[in-house]
Amino acid sequence: MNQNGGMLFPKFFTLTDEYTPTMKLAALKTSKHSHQLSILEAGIHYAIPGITSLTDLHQLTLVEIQKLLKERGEIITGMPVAPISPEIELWGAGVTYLRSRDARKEESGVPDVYQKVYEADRPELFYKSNAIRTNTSNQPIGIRFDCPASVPEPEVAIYVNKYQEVIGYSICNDVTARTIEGENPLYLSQAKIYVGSTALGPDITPSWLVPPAAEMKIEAKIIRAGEVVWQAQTSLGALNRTLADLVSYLFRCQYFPYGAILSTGTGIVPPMDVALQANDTVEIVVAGVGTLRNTVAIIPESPKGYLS
Ligand code: DO4
Ligand code: MG
Repeated sequence: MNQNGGMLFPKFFTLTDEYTPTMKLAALKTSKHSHQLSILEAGIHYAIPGITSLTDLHQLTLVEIQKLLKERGEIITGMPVAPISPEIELWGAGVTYLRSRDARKEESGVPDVYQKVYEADRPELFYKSNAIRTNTSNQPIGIRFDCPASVPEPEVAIYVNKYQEVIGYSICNDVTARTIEGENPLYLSQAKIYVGSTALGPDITPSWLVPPAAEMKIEAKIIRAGEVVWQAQTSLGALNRTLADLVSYLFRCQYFPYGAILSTGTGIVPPMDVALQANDTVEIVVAGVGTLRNTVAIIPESPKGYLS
């Protein structure tokens, strides 16, 4: 069986995370802030001296951040939210893995554009989400009511400070309305940006604590009524571009005063006969970074109440 094959797995298969960094950064909704950034250690959240949110952290250089994160402020409590902040944009990179190129060519009426962008110097980069549109682990992801087939896109997200340094890693599910994108590449924004189309988290692993790219295994599965209906894996080492190259294009002729989050593209795509259904759970494990788990909801035409 191909690693991306659509075979039905008879029983629950546990994905493993061999690397467990002891310190993470997590965002909490507290009584004072919508996305307060904290140091998460042994299940306890500590305030970061002088820092309220990721927006503040992205003003510092990597060296300054490494020094600052040795300190601990007071213990804080709150509700876990996606590790982003209101000023920060989440962008996506596309067709950055061979598997993604092949899948787009298969699903699209215009396969040539994907082949060309895979080979070109300039990557595909698109705006994906912001804080109000981003859910985190254990919150829903959405599939559009008007799209017959939608798929998860399990991706490594990188946190880039305003100096273009990669300061952290997380997991992004770039949920995509596959039929809409396949119909016409110009529908990309409608396929990528709608309520519930982005899950990010559960937290941020500092860049100096993650394993090397080749060992950063990315595993994903779809679970339906307790059965694994699709499962696949790759690693960040299979990315066809360097992170530095993606970041440099992202910042080209562009202004990110608060830094940015870039989801680096998917290397695992379900085959054409697999599509998300309501109540499916999608689990993504990235070695050394964590586990992002979300359950699927159908997004109706007027999704009132779907954004908190
Ligand atoms: O070209 C469409 C988007 C591709 C994408 O999101 C990916 O490769 O991850
Ligand atoms: Mg993607």
